[in-house]
Amino acid sequence: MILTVTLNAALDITYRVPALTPHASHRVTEVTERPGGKGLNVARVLAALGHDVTVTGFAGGDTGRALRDRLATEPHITDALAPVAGATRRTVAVVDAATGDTTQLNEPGPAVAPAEWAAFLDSYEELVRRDGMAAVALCGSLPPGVPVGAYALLIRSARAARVPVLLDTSGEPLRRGVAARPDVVKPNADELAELTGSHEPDRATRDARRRGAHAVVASLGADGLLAVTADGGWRARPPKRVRGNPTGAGDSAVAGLLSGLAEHLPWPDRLARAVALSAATVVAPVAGEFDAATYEDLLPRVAVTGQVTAA
Ligand code: TA6
Repeated sequence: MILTVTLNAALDITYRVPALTPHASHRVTEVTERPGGKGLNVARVLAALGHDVTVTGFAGGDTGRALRDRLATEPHITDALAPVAGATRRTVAVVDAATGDTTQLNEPGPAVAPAEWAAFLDSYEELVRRDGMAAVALCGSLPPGVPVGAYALLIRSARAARVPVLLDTSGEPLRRGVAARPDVVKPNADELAELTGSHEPDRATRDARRRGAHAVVASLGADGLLAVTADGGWRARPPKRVRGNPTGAGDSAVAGLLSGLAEHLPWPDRLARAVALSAATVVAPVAGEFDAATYEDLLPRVAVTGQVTAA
């Protein structure tokens, strides 16, 4: 069993338009709507890889109800979302069909009251201590009202329960979370630069690890992943550049890392899986889903190289 936490869950809406032009009105040719927010995307990919996943975080209002109704139809995913009085946010991805470029609009999310946060913490404590809990992923932005040190708190609880924990967030929640010593942190290049002040990925990844994370896996877009761990350092690169919608590609990378962790795979295999899933998500027509045939094709061809100076 793997637990994913999405404190700021979302109903993800994807609009496809023939070509996106500023200041113009557009005819939408295709609309898809599905449960989103980073931890829910991670859960969907984990479930497709054959893992049982429990999802928690907050859901509320009509959008929260719609999200939960859809989630109930997804196999291998157990809904443990906590209630919030405000409405779950929507996010909108507008995909330009001509170029594949995507414009993403994310609402801030519902305000979480102190009593709602306290009730969530109680249920999280119970979830991480369940028998067979193999790993926890803490993903995405914080909704208003949730303390900025929330992830640090959740990391400390998971570590006290001896459950490996992965963090994927940005800004101050990332900074505080890293200091709470998560097992893995997965920033993208911008998040890493904001955390460390360095735009040089090699240096920034090592710096992020010195700040407390046991392993840092930086996602570098089309250039793949850069990992610095206690067991060594690696670069993992996709065999070819893929074009498409990158929304959710980072979430699929997290699912690859987490499934590999839960299955006790060595780091190079985890990284290869993460890179192949990420690229297979870019080519999938719906944001946040991956193309299974592309994944199978890319997986054996991901180049993972060790680095001379490891951790
Ligand atoms: O990574 C894609 C995605 O998970 C979308 O599904 C969307 O819901 C968004 O990110 C949420 O990100 P945020 O950082 O606002 O929590």
